Amino acid sequence: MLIGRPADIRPSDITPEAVHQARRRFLRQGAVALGAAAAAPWGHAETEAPNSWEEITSYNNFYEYSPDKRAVAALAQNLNPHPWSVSIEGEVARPRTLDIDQLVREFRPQQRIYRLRCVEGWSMVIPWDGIPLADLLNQAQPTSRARYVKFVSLLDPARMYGQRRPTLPWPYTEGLTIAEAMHPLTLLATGLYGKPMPNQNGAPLRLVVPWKYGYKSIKSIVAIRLEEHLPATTWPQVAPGDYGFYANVNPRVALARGTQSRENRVGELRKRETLLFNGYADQVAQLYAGLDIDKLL
Ligand SMILES: Nc1nc2c(c(=O)[nH]1)N[C@H]1C(S)=C(S)[C@@H](COP(=O)(O)O)O[C@H]1N2
Ligand SMILES: [Mo]
Repeated sequence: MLIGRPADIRPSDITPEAVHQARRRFLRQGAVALGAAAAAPWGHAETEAPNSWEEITSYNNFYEYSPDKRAVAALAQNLNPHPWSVSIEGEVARPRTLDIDQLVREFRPQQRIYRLRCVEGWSMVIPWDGIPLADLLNQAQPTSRARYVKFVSLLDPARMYGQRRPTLPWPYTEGLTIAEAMHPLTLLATGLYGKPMPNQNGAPLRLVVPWKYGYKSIKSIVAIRLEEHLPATTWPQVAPGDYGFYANVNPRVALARGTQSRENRVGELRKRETLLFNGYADQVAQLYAGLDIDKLL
């Protein structure tokens, strides 16, 4: 099982969680006992078993609820993501508003196992279920003026306690170039481990862009808007030294907060080397051909 090659990951590659857990314990012990190399060549399952359900759902960044990663899961239990609709709007020939259940019925979610790397220096491997964003965009038919895609999270301070404080400019927004949005790795995730998306992970629908820092993977999306100009998004407005629009994982470029050369895979003792484009360089480097990726922040 390779991580991140959609064509190579079949549902049968996903073992039941209990087996993952047993294998993970074994691998963890083995890694400690044998001093196994921390840096894995890109993405083989023997060294990169998915994180457990427990790990993925109890350590979350979701500022709409709290900046405390351990507090998010309990606070987000009130999200109630049904009914939920998401609109595809802006520079498209066929704008539409979709109900989440309709979206899942219409575009059958696929399983994808991706690494997630946060600028805070931690990472996980997560078995998502989701829809290639390209499928949705192709149906909406972007116009020739559509060069960027902007994503908007839910704004609802009644439900989302964290929005009652100006921690961030609400609602949380993100963006991609149209080429990035159309890339086959770019996923609109509807669940993980074969279950509907847990509230704390961004129910009912969140973006997953595995070669970019985690903050690009915006949660609880209500609008996807095709635009002509590069959209102003949340984090670059708050801390431009740490957060850029592109935010490709790059171990060679330190951010204001510090080096990004290594990472702490949740559940492991030894640090890993961070991989260029989070290990997806062979699939995404061509998106940035001719650009100096060390300058593209
Ligand atoms: N709406 C919204 N989306 C968000 C965030 C957030 O605070 N609000 N945090 C981001 C960050 S910094 C990371 S690392 C990932 C974490 O996703 P996870 O909790 O599912 O691991 O979500 C991203 N998406
Ligand atoms: Mo993050």
